[in-house]
Amino acid sequence: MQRQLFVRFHSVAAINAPTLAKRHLLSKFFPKMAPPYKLIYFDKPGRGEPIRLLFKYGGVVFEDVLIKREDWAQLKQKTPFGQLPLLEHNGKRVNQSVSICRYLGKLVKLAGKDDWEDLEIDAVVDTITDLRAKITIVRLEKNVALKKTMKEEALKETVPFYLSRLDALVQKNNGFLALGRLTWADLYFVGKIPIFSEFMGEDTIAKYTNLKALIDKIHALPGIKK
Ligand SMILES: N[C@@H](CCC(=O)N[C@@H](CS)C(=O)NCC(=O)O)C(=O)O
Repeated sequence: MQRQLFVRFHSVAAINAPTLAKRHLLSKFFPKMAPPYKLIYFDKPGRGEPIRLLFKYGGVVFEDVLIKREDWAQLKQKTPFGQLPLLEHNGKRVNQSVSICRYLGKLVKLAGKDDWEDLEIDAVVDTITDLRAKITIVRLEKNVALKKTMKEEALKETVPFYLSRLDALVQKNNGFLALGRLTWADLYFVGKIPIFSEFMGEDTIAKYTNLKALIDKIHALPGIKK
Protein backbone atom coordinates (compact mmCIF):
# COMPACT_ATOMS: atom_id res chain seq x y z
CA MET A 1 0.00 0.00 0.00
CA GLN A 2 2.66 2.43 1.11
CA ARG A 3 4.54 1.99 -2.17
CA GLN A 4 1.53 3.13 -4.19
CA LEU A 5 1.29 6.40 -2.33
CA PHE A 6 2.87 9.58 -3.53
CA VAL A 7 4.72 11.10 -0.62
CA ARG A 8 6.12 14.61 -0.40
CA PHE A 9 8.53 15.70 2.27
CA HIS A 10 8.42 19.36 3.12
CA SER A 11 11.22 21.31 4.68
CA VAL A 12 10.79 25.00 4.27
CA ALA A 13 12.04 28.32 5.55
CA ALA A 14 11.24 28.99 9.17
CA ILE A 15 9.59 32.17 10.36
CA ASN A 16 9.89 34.66 13.16
CA ALA A 17 9.63 32.68 16.43
CA PRO A 18 12.98 31.39 17.73
CA THR A 19 11.55 27.92 18.44
CA LEU A 20 10.45 27.67 14.84
CA ALA A 21 13.88 28.76 13.65
CA LYS A 22 15.39 26.00 15.80
CA ARG A 23 13.01 23.48 14.34
CA HIS A 24 14.01 24.54 10.86
CA LEU A 25 17.70 24.24 11.66
CA LEU A 26 17.15 20.73 13.01
CA SER A 27 15.40 19.71 9.82
CA LYS A 28 18.27 21.19 7.79
CA PHE A 29 20.97 19.27 9.60
CA PHE A 30 19.03 16.04 10.02
CA PRO A 31 17.13 15.84 6.73
CA LYS A 32 17.13 12.01 6.76
CA MET A 33 15.22 11.74 10.04
CA ALA A 34 11.62 10.61 9.61
CA PRO A 35 9.42 13.72 9.81
CA PRO A 36 7.61 13.93 13.15
CA TYR A 37 4.26 14.51 11.45
CA LYS A 38 2.45 12.66 8.71
CA LEU A 39 -0.56 14.18 6.98
CA ILE A 40 -2.72 11.68 5.12
CA TYR A 41 -5.14 13.23 2.65
CA PHE A 42 -6.25 12.95 -0.95
CA ASP A 43 -4.02 14.22 -3.76
CA LYS A 44 -5.85 17.55 -3.95
CA PRO A 45 -6.06 20.72 -1.80
CA GLY A 46 -9.47 20.14 -0.11
CA ARG A 47 -9.42 19.83 3.67
CA GLY A 48 -5.71 19.09 3.61
CA GLU A 49 -4.59 22.47 2.31
CA PRO A 50 -5.03 24.59 5.48
CA ILE A 51 -3.03 21.93 7.34
CA ARG A 52 -0.26 22.02 4.72
CA LEU A 53 -0.14 25.84 4.89
CA LEU A 54 0.22 25.77 8.68
CA PHE A 55 3.07 23.25 8.48
CA LYS A 56 4.79 25.30 5.79
CA TYR A 57 4.32 28.57 7.65
CA GLY A 58 5.90 27.09 10.78
CA GLY A 59 8.77 25.38 8.95
CA VAL A 60 7.58 22.08 10.42
CA VAL A 61 8.82 19.11 8.44
CA PHE A 62 5.98 16.76 7.55
CA GLU A 63 5.28 13.83 5.34
CA ASP A 64 2.52 14.64 2.88
CA VAL A 65 0.88 11.33 2.01
CA LEU A 66 -1.29 11.87 -1.05
CA ILE A 67 -3.99 9.24 -1.49
CA LYS A 68 -5.34 8.55 -4.94
CA ARG A 69 -9.08 8.01 -5.30
CA GLU A 70 -8.53 4.50 -6.66
CA ASP A 71 -6.66 3.52 -3.46
CA TRP A 72 -9.26 5.03 -1.14
CA ALA A 73 -11.74 2.11 -0.77
CA GLN A 74 -8.96 -0.09 0.57
CA LEU A 75 -7.70 2.52 3.04
CA LYS A 76 -11.12 3.82 4.15
CA GLN A 77 -11.88 0.77 6.31
CA LYS A 78 -8.64 1.30 8.22
CA THR A 79 -9.39 4.91 9.17
CA PRO A 80 -11.13 5.84 12.45
CA PHE A 81 -14.24 7.44 10.86
CA GLY A 82 -13.87 6.46 7.21
CA GLN A 83 -12.66 9.91 6.20
CA LEU A 84 -9.56 12.00 5.61
CA PRO A 85 -7.52 13.98 6.59
CA LEU A 86 -5.63 12.16 9.31
CA LEU A 87 -2.63 13.43 11.22
CA GLU A 88 -0.07 10.99 12.62
CA HIS A 89 2.40 11.94 15.32
CA ASN A 90 4.36 9.91 17.89
CA GLY A 91 2.57 6.69 16.91
CA LYS A 92 -0.85 8.31 17.34
CA ARG A 93 -3.42 9.18 14.68
CA VAL A 94 -6.24 11.74 14.75
CA ASN A 95 -8.97 12.82 12.34
CA GLN A 96 -10.89 16.16 11.95
CA SER A 97 -9.25 18.89 9.90
CA VAL A 98 -10.30 21.89 12.02
CA SER A 99 -9.07 20.26 15.24
CA ILE A 100 -5.79 19.51 13.51
CA CYS A 101 -5.52 23.15 12.34
CA ARG A 102 -6.27 24.40 15.86
CA TYR A 103 -3.49 22.20 17.23
CA LEU A 104 -1.07 23.39 14.54
CA GLY A 105 -2.12 27.00 15.13
CA LYS A 106 -0.82 26.62 18.69
CA LEU A 107 2.29 24.77 17.54
CA VAL A 108 3.32 27.53 15.10
CA LYS A 109 2.34 30.36 17.47
CA LEU A 110 -0.70 31.56 15.55
CA ALA A 111 -3.23 30.95 18.31
CA GLY A 112 -4.81 33.42 20.73
CA LYS A 113 -3.11 34.71 23.87
CA ASP A 114 -6.04 33.71 26.09
CA ASP A 115 -9.31 31.77 25.93
CA TRP A 116 -11.27 34.76 24.63
CA GLU A 117 -8.82 35.32 21.78
CA ASP A 118 -9.04 31.61 20.93
CA LEU A 119 -12.83 31.95 20.89
CA GLU A 120 -12.62 34.84 18.41
CA ILE A 121 -10.36 32.78 16.13
CA ASP A 122 -12.63 29.71 16.42
CA ALA A 123 -15.72 31.79 15.58
CA VAL A 124 -14.18 33.01 12.31
CA VAL A 125 -12.96 29.52 11.43
CA ASP A 126 -16.42 28.02 12.09
CA THR A 127 -17.97 30.72 9.90
CA ILE A 128 -15.62 29.83 7.04
CA THR A 129 -16.51 26.17 7.61
CA ASP A 130 -20.23 27.09 7.39
CA LEU A 131 -19.65 28.66 3.98
CA ARG A 132 -17.69 25.61 2.87
CA ALA A 133 -20.50 23.30 4.04
CA LYS A 134 -23.10 25.27 2.06
CA ILE A 135 -20.94 25.05 -1.05
CA THR A 136 -20.44 21.31 -0.51
CA ILE A 137 -24.21 20.71 -0.52
CA VAL A 138 -24.37 22.25 -4.01
CA ARG A 139 -21.24 20.45 -5.24
CA LEU A 140 -22.61 17.06 -4.19
CA GLU A 141 -26.06 17.51 -5.76
CA LYS A 142 -26.53 14.77 -8.37
CA ASN A 143 -29.53 16.23 -10.22
CA VAL A 144 -27.93 18.41 -12.90
CA ALA A 145 -30.82 20.88 -13.32
CA LEU A 146 -31.30 21.26 -9.58
CA LYS A 147 -27.56 21.68 -9.07
CA LYS A 148 -27.52 24.52 -11.62
CA THR A 149 -30.35 26.35 -9.82
CA MET A 150 -28.74 25.78 -6.42
CA LYS A 151 -25.43 27.12 -7.68
CA GLU A 152 -27.05 30.23 -9.16
CA GLU A 153 -28.81 30.89 -5.87
CA ALA A 154 -25.63 30.31 -3.87
CA LEU A 155 -23.67 32.73 -6.05
CA LYS A 156 -26.40 35.34 -5.68
CA GLU A 157 -27.17 34.96 -1.97
CA THR A 158 -24.88 32.74 0.13
CA VAL A 159 -21.51 33.67 -1.35
CA PRO A 160 -21.97 37.49 -1.18
CA PHE A 161 -23.52 37.16 2.29
CA TYR A 162 -20.44 35.43 3.70
CA LEU A 163 -17.71 37.09 1.64
CA SER A 164 -18.93 40.63 2.28
CA ARG A 165 -18.98 39.99 6.02
CA LEU A 166 -15.58 38.30 6.03
CA ASP A 167 -14.23 41.18 3.94
CA ALA A 168 -15.55 43.67 6.50
CA LEU A 169 -13.87 41.67 9.29
CA VAL A 170 -10.53 41.96 7.52
CA GLN A 171 -11.02 45.70 7.10
CA LYS A 172 -11.81 46.01 10.82
CA ASN A 173 -8.95 43.76 11.92
CA ASN A 174 -5.98 45.52 10.45
CA GLY A 175 -5.87 43.33 7.34
CA PHE A 176 -6.51 40.00 9.11
CA LEU A 177 -9.59 37.96 9.98
CA ALA A 178 -9.28 38.15 13.76
CA LEU A 179 -7.52 39.94 16.61
CA GLY A 180 -5.91 42.58 14.36
CA ARG A 181 -2.99 40.26 13.62
CA LEU A 182 -2.04 37.09 11.78
CA THR A 183 -3.72 34.00 13.28
CA TRP A 184 -4.36 30.48 12.09
CA ALA A 185 -7.82 31.63 10.92
CA ASP A 186 -6.08 33.52 8.08
CA LEU A 187 -4.20 30.42 6.94
CA TYR A 188 -7.36 28.34 7.33
CA PHE A 189 -9.23 30.75 5.05
CA VAL A 190 -6.48 30.86 2.43
CA GLY A 191 -6.30 27.06 2.51
CA LYS A 192 -9.97 27.01 1.48
CA ILE A 193 -9.40 29.30 -1.52
CA PRO A 194 -8.81 26.46 -4.02
CA ILE A 195 -12.28 25.06 -3.18
CA PHE A 196 -13.91 28.49 -3.11
CA SER A 197 -12.28 29.52 -6.41
CA GLU A 198 -13.36 26.32 -8.11
CA PHE A 199 -16.95 26.98 -7.07
CA MET A 200 -17.31 30.74 -7.46
CA GLY A 201 -14.36 31.67 -9.71
CA GLU A 202 -11.29 33.71 -8.77
CA ASP A 203 -12.90 36.86 -10.14
CA THR A 204 -15.69 36.67 -7.56
CA ILE A 205 -13.23 36.55 -4.67
CA ALA A 206 -11.05 39.30 -6.18
CA LYS A 207 -14.02 41.70 -5.93
CA TYR A 208 -13.65 41.56 -2.15
CA THR A 209 -10.54 43.69 -2.01
CA ASN A 210 -9.70 43.19 1.68
CA LEU A 211 -9.95 39.41 1.32
CA LYS A 212 -7.88 39.52 -1.86
CA ALA A 213 -5.17 41.56 -0.11
CA LEU A 214 -5.18 39.03 2.75
CA ILE A 215 -4.81 36.11 0.32
CA ASP A 216 -1.89 37.83 -1.42
CA LYS A 217 -0.26 38.62 1.93
CA ILE A 218 -0.46 34.99 3.08
CA HIS A 219 0.90 33.71 -0.24
CA ALA A 220 3.89 36.06 0.17
CA LEU A 221 4.80 34.78 3.65
CA PRO A 222 8.17 33.03 4.06
CA GLY A 223 7.63 29.29 3.95
CA ILE A 224 4.37 29.61 2.03
CA LYS A 225 5.73 31.66 -0.87
CA LYS A 226 6.38 29.33 -3.81
N1 LIG B 1 -15.27 16.99 9.52
C1 LIG B 1 -14.28 16.22 8.80
C2 LIG B 1 -14.85 15.88 7.42
C3 LIG B 1 -13.88 15.00 6.64
C4 LIG B 1 -14.37 14.73 5.23
O1 LIG B 1 -15.54 15.02 4.86
N2 LIG B 1 -13.49 14.17 4.43
C5 LIG B 1 -13.80 13.82 3.07
C6 LIG B 1 -12.83 14.48 2.09
S1 LIG B 1 -12.88 16.24 2.14
C7 LIG B 1 -13.64 12.33 2.86
O2 LIG B 1 -12.86 11.69 3.52
N3 LIG B 1 -14.40 11.77 1.92
C8 LIG B 1 -14.29 10.40 1.52
C9 LIG B 1 -15.36 9.54 2.13
O3 LIG B 1 -16.17 10.01 2.95
O4 LIG B 1 -15.38 8.36 1.76
C10 LIG B 1 -12.98 17.03 8.70
O5 LIG B 1 -13.06 18.27 8.63
O6 LIG B 1 -11.89 16.45 8.72
